[in-house]
Amino acid sequence: MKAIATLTFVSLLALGCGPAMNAESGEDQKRAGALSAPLSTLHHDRVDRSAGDATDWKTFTVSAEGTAVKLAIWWDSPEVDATVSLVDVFGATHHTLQHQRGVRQEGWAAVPVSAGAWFLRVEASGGASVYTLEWSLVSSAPGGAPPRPF
Ligand SMILES: [Ca+2]
Repeated sequence: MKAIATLTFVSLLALGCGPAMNAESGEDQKRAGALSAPLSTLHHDRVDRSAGDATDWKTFTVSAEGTAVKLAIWWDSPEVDATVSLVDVFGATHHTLQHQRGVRQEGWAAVPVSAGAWFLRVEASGGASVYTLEWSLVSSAPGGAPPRPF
């Protein structure tokens, strides 16, 4: 009962803040609706929390073992509050980039990935920004080096 009351309260809070978080997000608000975003190509998109488009999911396929993914992302409005997460086919998060306000270019150098489908979730918790991202494969160091900052 307490859980239901809490849930109702949280729902009312969300309603009080304009459109629901992903009311206008489109299919890519969920992993199952992730847009194909091929490697080594620039992809442009936009997140806008107050307009109800807080989440974008993108997907790419890794065809070989022994690789790692590198990510570069550029924010047009670096004051946005956002996180970027690398997620596997089972929904487990392998790496998270917490956007630092005021920083236009961020990323990570190498996060090891196995062959198969991978996903990137870009989510704004406040504000809005157009962004451009590019991911590419690099060889992962033997022994699995820990993720390094960009
Ligand atoms: Ca979206």
